[in-house]
Amino acid sequence: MLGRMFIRCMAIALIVAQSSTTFAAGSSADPSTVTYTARDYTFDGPEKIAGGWTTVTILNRGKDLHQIQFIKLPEGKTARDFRAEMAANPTRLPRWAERRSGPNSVVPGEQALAIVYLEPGEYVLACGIPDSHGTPHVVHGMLKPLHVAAASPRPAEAPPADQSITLADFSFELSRPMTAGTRTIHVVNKGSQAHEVVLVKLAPGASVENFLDAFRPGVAFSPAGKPIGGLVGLDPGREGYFRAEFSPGKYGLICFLPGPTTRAPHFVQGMMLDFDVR
Ligand SMILES: [Cu+2]
Repeated sequence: MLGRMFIRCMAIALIVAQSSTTFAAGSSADPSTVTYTARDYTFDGPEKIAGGWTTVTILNRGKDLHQIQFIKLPEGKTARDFRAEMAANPTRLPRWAERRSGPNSVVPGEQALAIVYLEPGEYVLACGIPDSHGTPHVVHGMLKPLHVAAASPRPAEAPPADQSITLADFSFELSRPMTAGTRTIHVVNKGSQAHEVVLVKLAPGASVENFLDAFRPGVAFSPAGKPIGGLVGLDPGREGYFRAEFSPGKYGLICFLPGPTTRAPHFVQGMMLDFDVR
């Protein structure tokens, strides 16, 4: 039962082929911009970057859904410790793991972009999406150690945002109606638990509930919609940004993160939102 809940909480199903998002991934010469390529089951990309506001793109070149969760390791913990704890108990992050967001789930062939604040220190990149057996990709090796150095002398500033989303226990609040176009969205976690934003483009006539009903771990197609990014788990009191392209139609926001004791995904407690883009 707990395993099944966890599967629902980390997984997402997918979708209906559509054109790729077209926002610019940024110049590779800019130290505050970084791209990781996700495959089944690896991340290719830099192992050392500068701290501060960082624009992170995930290119999904695998056959399954993938995401990047930046996890800050506290003093005294290593990527090896993280790997060992995940292997011993794949159904939850180590208690000491600090969620620092990242670009959320995107379907094969597409990309997602987040702007995250990274303090200097040791991190791991991890993918929490489960395979068809419910085992998160991180346990299959989708885990990359990352060293974040001091910020460059001219660090990037937080980007201007078009819109904001406030995360609470257990809700999403949009600051204003969403309009079509490429949008940069500021996300603030005012809850007492970590939360995430899974952004879903819904099929015509479908709702978030339809999407969740149709969703199966490890299956990359759902008739009711597809994940197009958003922001991965963010600890309480923290903020981040993501960028996505919106066209007129129906969209949804979902939080799959589990409650610390119940292990039930937050959407069960109402943390999901249907909205229209005009
Ligand atoms: Cu949540």
